[in-house]
Amino acid sequence: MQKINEKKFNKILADIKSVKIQGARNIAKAALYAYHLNPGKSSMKKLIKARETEPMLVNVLKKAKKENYGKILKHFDSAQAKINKDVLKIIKSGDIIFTHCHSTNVSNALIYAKKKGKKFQVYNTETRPLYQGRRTARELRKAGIKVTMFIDSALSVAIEKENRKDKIYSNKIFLGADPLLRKGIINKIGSNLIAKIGRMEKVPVYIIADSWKFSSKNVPIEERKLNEVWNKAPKNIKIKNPAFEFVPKKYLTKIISEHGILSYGEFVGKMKN
Ligand code: RUB
Repeated sequence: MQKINEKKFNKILADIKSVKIQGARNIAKAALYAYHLNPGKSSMKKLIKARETEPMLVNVLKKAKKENYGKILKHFDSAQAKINKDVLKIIKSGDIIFTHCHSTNVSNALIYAKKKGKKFQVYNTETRPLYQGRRTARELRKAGIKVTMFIDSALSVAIEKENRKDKIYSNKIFLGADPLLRKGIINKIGSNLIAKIGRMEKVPVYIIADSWKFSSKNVPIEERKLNEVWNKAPKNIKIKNPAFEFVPKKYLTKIISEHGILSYGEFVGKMKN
């Protein structure tokens, strides 16, 4: 039995490291399960090290030391259910919602809104180099939501009014989040530019995220393998592959978490209490 659990633990650990399991919520949930299979100090260390820049993973594992597995697990769905209800309130018929990368909190809320009869469509980006946007597109399409995919560098075409001759441009931006920090959030690379354009074009930017992603400490930006960008690149070319970036709160219209629809400042105030 112990051997089977160890094997499962190692598989989850490897899948978190290789980004096969991706997104803050999925990583935290998988790590919680792995820890439940194989609890102890060494497991905790290995799991945290697998994605040190994900506060939800760290927060969940810290809880796992003291609290019951089933109780912690319930939080994921109960928080999502509250988020879904609030996202439903802000989606209007005819909306074109722009999103980036793959966020379970965002996808679930959109799928819920579709099930509740809202008529909207989604614009999304491929999200190079790992193409998590394809996962989003597949999931939403399967739920019957119309999806239009753009290459990453076309994001302003998808958002800016003056770029679209057909007058079809996004009127809301939904982004997920990895760390929720005091002064803003960190999310997939590209999120800062998207939020900046949203602000310039008066397209509201909503962060859709579980509050367990909050961290009162600063979190470094994760840099990923360079061969994701260019495999076997010539030796004298320098490559950068920051996987995430900071988005200051001044670009964020609201954050929708299980604590409701709040301004970012109000949300941080709640987290401090
Ligand atoms: C995923 C990403 C997501 C957040 C939130 O990046 O940036 O927006 O993790 O996701 P990667 P969720 O694919 O590199 O992990 O809502 O699923 O927690």
